[in-house]
Amino acid sequence: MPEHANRPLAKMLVPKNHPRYQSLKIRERLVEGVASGITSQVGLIAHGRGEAFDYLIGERTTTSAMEGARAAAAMLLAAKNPVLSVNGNVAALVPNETIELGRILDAAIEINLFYRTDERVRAIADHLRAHGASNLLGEHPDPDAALPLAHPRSLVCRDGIHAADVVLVPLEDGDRCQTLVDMGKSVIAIDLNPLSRTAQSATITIVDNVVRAIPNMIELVQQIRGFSEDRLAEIILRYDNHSALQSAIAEIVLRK
Ligand code: PTJ
Repeated sequence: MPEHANRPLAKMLVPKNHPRYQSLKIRERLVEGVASGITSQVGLIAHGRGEAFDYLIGERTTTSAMEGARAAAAMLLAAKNPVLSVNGNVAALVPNETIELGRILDAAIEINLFYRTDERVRAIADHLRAHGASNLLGEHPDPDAALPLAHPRSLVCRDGIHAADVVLVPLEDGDRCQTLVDMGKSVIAIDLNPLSRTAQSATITIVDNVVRAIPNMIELVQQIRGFSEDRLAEIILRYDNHSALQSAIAEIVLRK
């Protein structure tokens, strides 16, 4: 058996000219996330589902995804109290980018997990702090409010997700998204599956990989941050999630 076959996957050298180089590097980041206690093992399965959709999308930001990202940037800039929710996959894939987006929006970052343990929350918080985060919510004994959900995603911060008018939920399962919408909040989802409950129930769904969507949002926020309130409102009003999702499906099927 070749020597490298016994090395952990995360340590294998993927040649840069490998046709699936980027995709394999993303997988490695998640495997490392599991090894360091940030990402849940189930997060790998969730990633596999996302990866399959990304393959069908063509691993690119489609026109509809860019329109969603622009509307999301406008909504976050217009928000009074925006909060970025972070889970184990997001922390492993886009720590720097999430922190940068929070910084330029002056938005809080709240750790909110489905497979919640204090240990994982601490590992994610330490990981984000090591990447420069300073405004983190969600660590013990923080969660001091609850959403009407029968699982640990219900644990939120009164001054964070509970009070937010706009919540970014990158990579998520559906019931929290619907609950937040029912509470009157605007929810921006990033989800590669345009058919998921999250995608269908969010106010704005960006059908794109978080590794592309968050950097795009950073750029868009910087582009439109000087716009007047009316101009931001116009961008938000012009956006329609139902037709954006229809376009996303057409872009997958027709590879437009
Ligand atoms: O860290 P935790 O404990 O909060 O757990 C997080 C996971 C992701 C495990 C949990 O939220 C989960 O099980 O999610 P689901 O129900 O599998 O949904 C994940 C959704 O994200 C699916 O619709 C995937 O298509 C999508 N997805 C996966 N990877 C990406 C993605 N969307 C955007 N970018 C990705 N990289």
